[in-house]
Parts: sequence; C-alpha cells; structure tokens
Amino acid sequence: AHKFWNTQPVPQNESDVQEDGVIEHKEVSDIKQEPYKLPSDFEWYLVDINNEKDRTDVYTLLSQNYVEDSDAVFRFDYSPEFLQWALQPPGWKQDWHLGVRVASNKKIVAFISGIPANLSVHESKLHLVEINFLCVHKKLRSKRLAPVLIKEITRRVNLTGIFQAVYTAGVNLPTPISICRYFHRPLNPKKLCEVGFSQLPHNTTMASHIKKYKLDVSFLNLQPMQEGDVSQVTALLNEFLSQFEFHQVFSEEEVRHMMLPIKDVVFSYVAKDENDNVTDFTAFYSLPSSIARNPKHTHIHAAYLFYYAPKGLGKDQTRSRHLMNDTLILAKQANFDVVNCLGLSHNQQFLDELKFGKGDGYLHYYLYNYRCKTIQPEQMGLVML
Ligand code: YNC
Ligand code: MG
Repeated sequence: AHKFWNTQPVPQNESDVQEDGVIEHKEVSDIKQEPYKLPSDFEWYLVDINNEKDRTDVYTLLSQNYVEDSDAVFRFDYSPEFLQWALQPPGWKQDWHLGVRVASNKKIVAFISGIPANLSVHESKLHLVEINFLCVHKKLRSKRLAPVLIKEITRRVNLTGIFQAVYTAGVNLPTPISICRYFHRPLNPKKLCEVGFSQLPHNTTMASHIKKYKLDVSFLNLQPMQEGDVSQVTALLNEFLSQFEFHQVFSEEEVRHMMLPIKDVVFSYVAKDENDNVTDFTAFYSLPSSIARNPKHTHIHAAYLFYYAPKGLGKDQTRSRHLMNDTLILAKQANFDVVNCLGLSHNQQFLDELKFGKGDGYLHYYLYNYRCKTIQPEQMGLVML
C-alpha cells in the first residue's frame, strides 16, 4: 500500500514490465499552470545556487537532514561547491532547483532538484530529467510533504515537454528497474575501524590489516584530464557505455561540465599513447559523510567511482584492473579514506582482485512514466551523484 506511488505512472509490480514503453501519454497543454498548494505557513522558493547565501542554506539543510545509514551514524555531506557543480550541467534550469521555505522566517526546510540528461534504454533514446537531493527537514517528516515536492517538480518538468525521469534511492518503491550493491575499498583502514565503518577481522592485527590494503605498483601514467581531452573522452566514454542495455549518453558540453577536474569536487584522469591520443579515462567525485558523536573524527572522506572507460572497452580485463588500481592510488594520494562504488557495468572485473568489500547498502534505480524490463547490474551504465 503506497498511498502516493500507487497513483503515479510507474509500474506497480514486476509483472507490469514485460514490454518497454511510455506509461502515460501527456501533452504540455494538459499540464496545469498553477503550482501545487503547500500547507499554509510554507511557500515555494526557487534556489539560486550561484548565490552564496542560497547555496549555504541548501547545503545546511542537506548536511543536517539528508541520507543517513541505518544506524544514523554517517550522513552524506555534499559540499556547497559540489552542489553548485551537480545542479548546473548544460541545459539546467533554476525552475528545477525547488525549495520550500517557512513563510515567516524564510528558512529552507525542503528541497528537490532535476537536471536534464539523455539515456539509452534497450536502444530507445530518452531525453529526461535526473531527480536528486529530495530532502525534508527532520522536524517535518511523515507529513506527506515529499509527494507535494515530487508532484510540483513533475509539473515544472512537464511544462517543458519532458515526461520521463530517472532517480535512485536506498529505499524500495514501486518498481526498481535495477538494484545495485555498494562496494567499499579501504584506503585508510585504521581510521575506518576507529569510526566503526569497518571491523577489524577476527584473528587479524591492525598492522596486517593495514598491510593488506597497501597499494604500490602503478601501471598507467594517468594525468589530470584537461580541456583539450574533452572530445576524445566523450567519444571513448560513449563507446564504452554503449555496451550496456541502460546507459547515459553524453554530449561534449556535458563531458566538459561533468568530467573536467574541479578542486575537492570531481577528479578525472586520462592515459595517452605516444601520439597523445586518449586511451583510458577514469573519474571519481568527493562525497564525505559526517560522523555522529565520534571523539576523534568528524568525517569519512569518501571518493565515489564515477565514470571510466578503459582501453579496449573492458574486453581486456587486465587493463580494467590496471586502470582501477591506478584510480585507487590517485584517490589515496588525494587523501581519501575509502573508494566506494556500485556493482554495476564492468565493475565485477576488478572488485575482488582490488579488495573491495561488499557493503550493506543497495541502490535502487527507477524510471518515472517509462516501463522497462529489469536491467541486470552488469548491464547498468548510469552513475548518479
Ligand atoms: C524517496 N527516497 O514511499 P507512499 S533519494 C521517492 N523517493 O509514499 P512523507 C519516497 N519517494 O509509499 P517523509 C522516498 N522516500 O505512501 C519516501 N518516499 O506512496 C515516499 N529523508 O511522504 C514514501 N532523501 O513526506 C511515501 O515522507 C511518501 O517526510 C511519504 O519525506 C521523505 O533524492 C524524504 O533519503 C525522503 O528527507 C524526503 O524522509 C525524507 O519521510 C528525507 O510523509 C532523508 O514518500 C533524505 C533522503 C531521498 C534521497 C532522491 C531521489 C528522489 C526521487 C523522487 C521521485 C521522483 C519522481 C520523478 C519526478 C519527475 C517526473 C518527471 C517528468
Ligand atoms: Mg513530510
């Protein structure tokens, strides 16, 4: 019984996904012009993410109220600079940076966002929005505010002629197109034990635990990605991703925005051959988690594996392992405590060998207003922030 989701154009159960296609056919002229009503005392507010005050206000809401682990110890702490980057890819709209404020004191107490993207789903091309950063202040939970945020962003997106969305969540809703497990590769195993993120295995000393995760040899001469690499990275990445049943499709402008390095936000590297052509690409983003009530540490500094493309497109598994080994070394050099990733696309080629451990969490992928036969994790080529 999902009071809200049962009213929405999403498959209501697994037996409803035999054939791909649009669920509900709508037109812009069918969409109402007036915003949905909020409870009195609250008002809609379009966030200006380039304004420092607004950016800090959204950052504060998320840093205190966004996604936590099941024990409420670790909470995502996306930085203000990260949010400024994540919310402004080519074609972004302020109309889709939707906040809710308390009318009296103008405090931002809820948020949801959308950004445009292109996906390929079993060979069909979808121009849609990625929905992310849905958050309601802890004091306003369970009051059915989330469905109002979802309906209002849907209305705003529909008014631009877009009728599909993709989103991910830790929770199970009607109906996942794919479920991917989280994996974790310790870089600072001692700290991860001190904060309770990992446990020292029985019959193991800290010294041997630390030794296990040492990284020494690097294989490829990875260098920070530069502007001049954008067109070759776009071609290489799109070719790699096109192997998967479900994948994002990038324009050069999107690669320029999403993949070029930004200090403390996104880290990306290329390997080149003797003719200076890009042969391999790898990227990760910085997403720390704050730690509740720890005397010694305030944050886990986590690098999340973003997109990559090895020479040979993953047909040579050794190359994939070498590329990821060197990605781990670069994350270690940048002072991250752990590299996290999902068990999707070709990641099984290196997870065991490079000592990633299985996590407790699973990420569910969903489509809005599009039916899609279940995607196996190894056929998933979309990584969201
Ligand atoms: C969730 N994560 O099932 P039913 S992920 C979607 N995504 O509805 P209330 C969710 N729906 O079951 P609360 C959801 N979590 O009765 C809950 N729901 O049909 C559903 N947490 O609403 C839930 N951020 O307001 C139920 O619940 C209804 O006050 C209950 O608010 C929920 O960004 C939430 O995990 C998540 O801030 C805002 O708990 C709150 O609890 C919170 O009474 C911590 O809501 C942070 C957190 C979610 C991260 C994310 C993706 C969101 C996708 C939203 C769906 C987009 C659809 C496509 C729209 C565009 C379409 C076009 C074109
Ligand atoms: Mg609520």
